[in-house]
Amino acid sequence: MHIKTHRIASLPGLLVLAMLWTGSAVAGESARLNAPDHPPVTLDASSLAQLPVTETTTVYRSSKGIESGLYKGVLLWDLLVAQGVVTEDHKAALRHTLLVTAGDGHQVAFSIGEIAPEFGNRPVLLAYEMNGAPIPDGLRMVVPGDLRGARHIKDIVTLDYR
Ligand SMILES: Nc1nc2c(c(=O)[nH]1)N[C@H]1C(S)=C(S)[C@@H](COP(=O)(O)O)O[C@H]1N2
Ligand SMILES: [Mo]
Repeated sequence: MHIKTHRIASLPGLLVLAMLWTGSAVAGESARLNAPDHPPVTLDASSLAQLPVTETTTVYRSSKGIESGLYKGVLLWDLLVAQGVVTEDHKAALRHTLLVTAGDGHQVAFSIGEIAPEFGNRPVLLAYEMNGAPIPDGLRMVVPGDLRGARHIKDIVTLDYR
């Protein structure tokens, strides 16, 4: 009898723990887009899924060997256009960069000219899925064509347009 009562009482407790766990996991997968004269935007798998989905494969060399993957996400260019951060004024856009920062302090700067379709046209992807599953350590940049992995920055925390 005592054991039964204990088990019934602990069930809601377990549910609360499960919800807290899920909540913290989702929070860890979000990043912040900051741009001058724009309110900060929270990016995560569900908000990015509102934008056109792009899939790409990438192969690069790392210290562990050759890495490859199939990624799903949003083109950096599409995101910046959707947020109104880049506009039709090409010459104004070309003076800007996007500094991407990860949770461990790794940072990568991309230039807007590099990703603009009518200039460098590099299909840099902000990815939320890898090989058909959510990326466990958060959003990741995918840079098809890069020979090495360093710009495939993982666990993205902020993207600063400046
Ligand atoms: N946040 C973060 N992302 C990172 C790095 C890092 O140190 N921190 N290293 C980069 C480098 S140098 C490489 S080669 C790849 C390695 O990716 P892998 O662990 O999938 O092989 O991650 C890249 N992304
Ligand atoms: Mo690397």
